[in-house]
Amino acid sequence: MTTEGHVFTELRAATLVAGAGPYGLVDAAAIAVVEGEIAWVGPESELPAAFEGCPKTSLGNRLVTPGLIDCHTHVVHGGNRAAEFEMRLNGASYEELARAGGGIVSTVTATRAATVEALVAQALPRIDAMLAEGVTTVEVKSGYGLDQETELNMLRAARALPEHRAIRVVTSFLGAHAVPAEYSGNADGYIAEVCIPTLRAAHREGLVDAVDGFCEGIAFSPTQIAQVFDEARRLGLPVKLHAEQLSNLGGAKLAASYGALSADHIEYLDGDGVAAMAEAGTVAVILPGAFYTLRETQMPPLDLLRAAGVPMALATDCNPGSAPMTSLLLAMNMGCTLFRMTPEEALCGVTSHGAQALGLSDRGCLAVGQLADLAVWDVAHPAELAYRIGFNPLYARIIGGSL
Ligand code: DI6
Ligand code: FE
Repeated sequence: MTTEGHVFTELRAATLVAGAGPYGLVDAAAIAVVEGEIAWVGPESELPAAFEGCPKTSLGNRLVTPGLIDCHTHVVHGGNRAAEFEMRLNGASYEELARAGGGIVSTVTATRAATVEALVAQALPRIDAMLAEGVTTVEVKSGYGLDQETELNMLRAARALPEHRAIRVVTSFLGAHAVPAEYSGNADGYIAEVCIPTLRAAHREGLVDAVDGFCEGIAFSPTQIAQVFDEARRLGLPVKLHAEQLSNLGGAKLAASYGALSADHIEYLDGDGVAAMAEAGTVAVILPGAFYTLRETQMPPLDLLRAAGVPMALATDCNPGSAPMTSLLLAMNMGCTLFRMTPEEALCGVTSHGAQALGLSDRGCLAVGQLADLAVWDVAHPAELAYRIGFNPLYARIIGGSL
């Protein structure tokens, strides 16, 4: 008797299954796929007879990991800030640039000027760079519209990406990202009149998988974020938060009190916040690209997170201001070199823990019942993925079992 399906053979699997030893490595392995899901994984010599008649594809003894998950991006946005980057390196101050319409405001202006189609077209080259490095799931945030129409358009663009590329998309509503110019000095008014009504409208249209915010002196207070989270709770949506990036306002603790999926950035997180995250099962999302770009010196408290057993995810934060970066492999290298993550923590950060940060239990490791989203690498050992800088060893990407 033969099962309908397909078997990938002659591979080394980094299953990342807990308790299976470093990386959950299985040598001389095979993976059987049925209807887009992993139906069996293990040593090829033990392949069940039911799969023996299936079509087989040899992967030439390459390493197979779960498809990578970029769990924090702003990949949909209009324009870029290269001119501002150049002006800053020629001596212009951040204030001068802000007065000249630079900074986040310039991205809001460019995003408002773009149609949904234009937002998709601008995002696709960035998505392509991610796919080329084995990404199979990407989270995409709104937050550069800051008015109802543009916030909805950003999320519509995010939802449209899988029509153009073989990628799975998860969305986050980030209406509480910045106060737009027309509400300058009136953040409360923006939350009540724009952010919350827009969240409701986006949810009605099925555009929202989770609700995010930016809790910071230059953005929104814990009280304002709590108002947005209360609305998320009424709508039955999970929350997450940009917390403790530039200072400590207790954002991670607030997020944990709402059972947040994740608290992200967290350079200024303290022991109190770590304990609250551990208690709530909130994932720590580490974003070394923003740390690097902003020349930050305060390190996220990795030792405290490890000691408390808080899972750490790793992402690009791909955005035009603080992280103009599409390389998740580079984020892995930065996580190791800048923050002393181990290469195994870095790989878990872009697979199993990335999935957990998105509230997804159907992907992120190689186990029966998981989506057959795989990355095939021309490397002998998984540590090579985080080790090299600016080198892409991807051999193939398999999504839902299809090469
Ligand atoms: N934190 C960041 O680093 C980015 N957004 C956020 O909440 C910055 C966004 C930008 O500068 O465009
Ligand atoms: Fe971000």
